[in-house]
Amino acid sequence: MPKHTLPPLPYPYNALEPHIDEQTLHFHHDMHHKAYVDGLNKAEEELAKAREAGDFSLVKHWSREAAFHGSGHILHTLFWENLGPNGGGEPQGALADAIKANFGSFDSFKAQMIAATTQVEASGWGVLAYNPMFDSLVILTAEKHQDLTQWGVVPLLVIDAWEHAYYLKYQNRRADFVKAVFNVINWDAVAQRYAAALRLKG
Ligand code: MN3
Repeated sequence: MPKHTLPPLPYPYNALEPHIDEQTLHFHHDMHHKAYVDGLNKAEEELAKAREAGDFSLVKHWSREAAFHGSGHILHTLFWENLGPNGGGEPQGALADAIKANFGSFDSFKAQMIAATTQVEASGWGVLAYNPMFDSLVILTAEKHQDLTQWGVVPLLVIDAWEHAYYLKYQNRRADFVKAVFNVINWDAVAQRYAAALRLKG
């Protein structure tokens, strides 16, 4: 099984200043995200060993580890891709139309996304997702990113609300951080993801 690797940050570490500071991005990408990649590789290695040995006595543990680290790796990869130095503003085209159709307006969507992400208890994420089964956009939250998923959704935009994502700069002001994230969202990337997700429509 090929090993997972930490994708490079798709822009310089200071590219999101002043909204997301350079030091936080170094810690967050180079250490936190890398730990998920390493943890996922470890879990998959241990599961492969278990299959070879026919010994699944620890399969629950390693399955949980694969879910925890795998979700962390996926969500962080999306998070970096969701952001960019020339972000902000509002989406255009089909994504803008879908946001209006599902949430009433961009401002209503933004208000719900900020509130939902801000109110995640403890560590977790706010997620804008496309559900191909319903052909609709949905705002979800994940208090623990390995739990509480809605099966079949395609994440389009995710926002990290773990304290490590903002604490150095924003301390306990998570709402200020979440609002600032909206100044650096790469809506073109989100729109491309939406276009790809639409092709999954059953
Ligand atoms: Mn994080």
